[in-house]
Amino acid sequence: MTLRFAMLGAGFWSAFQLAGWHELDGLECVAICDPVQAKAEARAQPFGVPRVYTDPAELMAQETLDFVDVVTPVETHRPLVELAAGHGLHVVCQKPMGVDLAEAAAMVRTCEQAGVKLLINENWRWQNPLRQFKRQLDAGAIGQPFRARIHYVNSFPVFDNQPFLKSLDQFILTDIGSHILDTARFLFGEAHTLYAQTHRVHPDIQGEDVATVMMNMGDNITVTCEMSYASRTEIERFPETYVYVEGRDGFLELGPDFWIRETTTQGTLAKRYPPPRYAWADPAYDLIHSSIVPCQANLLCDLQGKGTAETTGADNLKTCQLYFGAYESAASNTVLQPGASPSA
Ligand code: 89V
Repeated sequence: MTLRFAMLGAGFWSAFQLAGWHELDGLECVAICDPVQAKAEARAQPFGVPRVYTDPAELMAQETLDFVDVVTPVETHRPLVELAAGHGLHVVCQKPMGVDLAEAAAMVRTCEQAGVKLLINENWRWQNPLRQFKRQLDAGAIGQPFRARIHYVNSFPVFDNQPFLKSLDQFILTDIGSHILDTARFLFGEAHTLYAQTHRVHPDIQGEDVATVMMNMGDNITVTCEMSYASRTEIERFPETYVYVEGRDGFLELGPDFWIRETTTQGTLAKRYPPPRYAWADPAYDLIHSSIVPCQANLLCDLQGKGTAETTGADNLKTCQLYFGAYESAASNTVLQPGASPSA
């Protein structure tokens, strides 16, 4: 059975997500919606999408759909999810899920009550080198991990392609922190405690562009996540994430240029795990754009009833607790217990 879907939003990411869906069998995009008709038409035309709309309510009233893919600014997520759930449609939604934790929790509840799936298009953990890193970590050659560092620190001019990021009151923790803290959960398990600090270094932006989050996670692992768009370093290679893990029996590292190095008493094993290349991917974003394909394949399996996606709305709520918790921790200079939050 072919699933019919509509894409809501025709901005920067929609082109790559649409191309990602086109890599998969068993689904068809039948309409695109954007408040700017010309943008919707420009997105639909190269993909042969037959109809465009400027009003999502009209689209949902007119079209026969199985799900919608919400690729719009964060403040529109909740109303669009409620609209789709009201039409009995499953929803794939962009990160960050909502503008705050209460809103994200409400979106999960709305979909549960309507009996529709809410899945989050959280692609970072699907990057090829990170999947391999997780396999090696779980294989256990370095023994039980006790400390880890996730490093996403660069001076990439991220505002050039996504100018709206400049005006966000909450910037790096919602934009990249949502990915990095989700990756921390993927690698090390749930957070028991969290402490964060933030800085705004770029003078012409609204929110923070530097954040450090320290957590106790999983089986007593100290995890520090360093994020910055304001740091020029020798090893920076946007959009790579570096991960360093100390275990009782060795050290596992995901370093620059997709190299994984595993050091034990036997010595160091090094192998490179580059991402696959897709002709439609922007070369500067190749690593992330290629991760869209396995991420959306995982979401599609769930939509087809073949299993539960890794990043359901309910699962992603735990990631939301971390980045919204990080703002709270930084503002109050206190250590939080993320799972204990009453609003989720
Ligand atoms: O993946 C993202 O959320 C993007 C970028 C990597 C540029 O931050 O906004």
